[in-house]
Amino acid sequence: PGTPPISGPSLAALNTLTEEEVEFILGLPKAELHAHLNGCVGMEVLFELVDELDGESGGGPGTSSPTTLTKDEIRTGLEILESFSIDDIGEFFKVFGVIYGLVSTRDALGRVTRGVLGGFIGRECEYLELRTTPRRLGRSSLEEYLETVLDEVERYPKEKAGLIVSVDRRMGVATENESEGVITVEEVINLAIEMKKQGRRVVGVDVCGDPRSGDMELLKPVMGKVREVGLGLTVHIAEIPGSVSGDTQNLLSFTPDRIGHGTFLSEKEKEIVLERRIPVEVCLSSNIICKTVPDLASHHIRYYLERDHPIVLCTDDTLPFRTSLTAEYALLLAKPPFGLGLSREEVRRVAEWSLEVRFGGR
Ligand code: 6MZ
Repeated sequence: PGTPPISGPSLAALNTLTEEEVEFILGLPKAELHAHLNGCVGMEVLFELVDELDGESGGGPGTSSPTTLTKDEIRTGLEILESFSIDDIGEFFKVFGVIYGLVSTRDALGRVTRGVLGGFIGRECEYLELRTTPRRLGRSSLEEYLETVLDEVERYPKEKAGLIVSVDRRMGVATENESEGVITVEEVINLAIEMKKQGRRVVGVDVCGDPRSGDMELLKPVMGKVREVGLGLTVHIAEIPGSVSGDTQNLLSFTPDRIGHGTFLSEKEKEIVLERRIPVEVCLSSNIICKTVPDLASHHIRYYLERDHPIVLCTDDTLPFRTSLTAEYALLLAKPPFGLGLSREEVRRVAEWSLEVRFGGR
């Protein structure tokens, strides 16, 4: 329960493994460090939430539900999610409209968070560093959003779960924008810092969202604060080719502790990553399904593995990418063309890195 059905490239890899090889993967101590909460929600809980929407018109105008979609529109959206295929990464971000329409109350948020934590911890990994972007649910504040998620995270000991607060590249920055409804990066960063100071289980900050949007130059003044309070910093970087001029350099100038994806880093930028030994969060199925990488054989994971540079294997969004952490590890162990054909020792090393480079949990 709470775990989305697996299909696609990672299932194909998993299906080539013997039972004993799957046991080997399951038995490896490991951490999941790059999983977006609303991208990892189980399908069953989403269907439960559809059924609970007011009346047949779902959350349409005039009902108490905040979504503007009808029940039928939401059901169709969920069916599409189950066999999701896209031609361009830009289309990917639209899938969250349906999920946000359903995860739209504190109660729903608490339930999905519990499901996601329970799906990973103790089943697929020892330790989960879950990330999420705070948003306003009805009249609730951003703080209440994070409190709801943290209440669930903190049911586990710190050795098992921590929270990374995501800022979305599309968020505003300047405080004069702070009119009704606009969420600013500064507001979110300050909140993450404040909650860490209060002793809540915030372990880091992430920069995510549609890579075609936003100006990372604007984030410079606020990023310093994150480091001062000892929060970890991870950034989605070079997810698409030819990103906005200076974007990658700006993100690297924040001296992140880890980077996400890094698919289109230039040779020079890769050298910086190697020199500073910045661990790379790698999401194989995500990259293949979003078509930012044509196939496994040409994935940049090879570049880092050949140089014994730390990488962390992660799922990104188990729901749209129809994967699990075990299935992602199957992509390492399975023989080509289904997987990368790594040795057990190499797979074990990858699992060890995941625990070594976590922000919290020690
Ligand atoms: C960039 C991504 C992402 O935060 O609402 N997100 N950002 N690249 C990706 N990989 C292709 N996958 C997910 O979880 C969903 C949000 O995470 C970000 C998007 O901003 C998405 O709206 P939360 O829990």
